[in-house]
Amino acid sequence: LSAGPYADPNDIRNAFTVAMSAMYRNEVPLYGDLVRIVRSINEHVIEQRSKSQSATESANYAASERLDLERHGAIRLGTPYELRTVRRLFAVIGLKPVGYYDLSVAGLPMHATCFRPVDGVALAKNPFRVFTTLLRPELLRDEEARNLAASLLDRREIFSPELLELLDAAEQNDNRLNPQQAEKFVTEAMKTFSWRPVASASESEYRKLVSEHPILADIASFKSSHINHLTPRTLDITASQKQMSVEGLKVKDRIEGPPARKCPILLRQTSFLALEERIKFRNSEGSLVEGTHRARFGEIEERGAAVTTKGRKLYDQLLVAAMDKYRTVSATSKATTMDQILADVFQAYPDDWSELRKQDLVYCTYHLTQKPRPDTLPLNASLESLVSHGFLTAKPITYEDFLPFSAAGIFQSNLKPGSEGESIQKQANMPDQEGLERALGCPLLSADDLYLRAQTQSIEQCAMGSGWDVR
Ligand code: OOG
Ligand code: NI
Repeated sequence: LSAGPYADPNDIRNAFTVAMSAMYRNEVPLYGDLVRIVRSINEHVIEQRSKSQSATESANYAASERLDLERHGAIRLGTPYELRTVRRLFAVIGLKPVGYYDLSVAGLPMHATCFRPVDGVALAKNPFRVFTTLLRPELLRDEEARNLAASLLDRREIFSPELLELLDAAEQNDNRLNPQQAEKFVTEAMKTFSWRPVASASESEYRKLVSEHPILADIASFKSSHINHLTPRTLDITASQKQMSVEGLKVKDRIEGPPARKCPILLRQTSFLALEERIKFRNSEGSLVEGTHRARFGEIEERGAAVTTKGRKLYDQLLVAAMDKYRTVSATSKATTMDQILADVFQAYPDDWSELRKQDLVYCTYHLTQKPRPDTLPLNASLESLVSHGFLTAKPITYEDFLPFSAAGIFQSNLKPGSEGESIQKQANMPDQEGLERALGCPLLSADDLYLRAQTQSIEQCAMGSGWDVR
């Protein structure tokens, strides 16, 4: 294999996401509808925002160039080997594992991380992220099902020999590939994530896995680690959700995450219910028999500002308070009630950018304006007063990660249509971050550290550019 000049990992990531999007659109045509709906809503929102003068602050952080490319995917892996290899694969396109998500809280025998770019330049170009779960066999109750899953997973190889060779080559060059290798890499990597409708499990094995947990059958019955969904980012999830219904998509009845706000924070998500897809089993005589499988779905998301640890604590507290309240009311229209309660309880979360910054609830990057500055810093000037005097602007940092409770809600509603309420019943709570890191072969990065670093660096740059000791 030849050496450099090397392809830019950002370019390989772009090629990778475009290929994945095309593949998934072929596999799940409804995804194409979703992308079309989101794009037209986004165009409308951007047009409206450019007309309104008041919304400058929130508009400029949401409507960035990356929007059209922006997607997150989800995959479900079966073994430490698969996770480690996926880590090597994603390293080539500049994705690193960030954060730990315990899904046992949703009664799921798995935990997860998010593979995503971590530096500002890469994020601005294309923030492609993949919510990646790993099976935790130790959480399966039934020994027979556990052994069956293990033997099916042991037998399969979801990476082509060509791909594995390219990963070795990349690792000898600091995870870089030349353009020819990169092209081959994208083609080979798509095989790992493509839909292979002929199950590796027999029909009775499949049933056995389903009876232990439907998600187990999805993880262990197939020859690839098919992409489960690919999610475009909308600038108005309420409007997008409405349009999905209008077009007859079986959309989930409530939006996960914080309620609608003037100043969006974190992440709001909704999905259409999992499709019933035709699959084939090989029977003992070697011929193929028809079956169906329900796992893949469509999802959209609206992203807001990243919150600080203090902001996250407040979010979690209010969410728990809202759930507790919800449990005590027995309503006929559960979906509406939960939304009303959420809106009510979240009155306690400031909804004004300046207030959010003053109370240290959101992360921002700060930037010097053109306004002429005195040579020395005004006495007692805080960051916030420099913003209010127009010397600095503050740009909320986009939340690039996921929310475990929302993920649980998305999982649950797609396992059993109509089981919306269940996602908010707390079940086991058995995190094992060390276990995930061992499987991964490296430590997880902390999302908080990344946001804080971006904020601190921007403040340092303001200090350098102005000669002021801003902090
Ligand atoms: C992942 C579900 C979680 C999200 O956006 O929170 C998720 C899965 O279904 O595998 O994708
Ligand atoms: Ni998702």
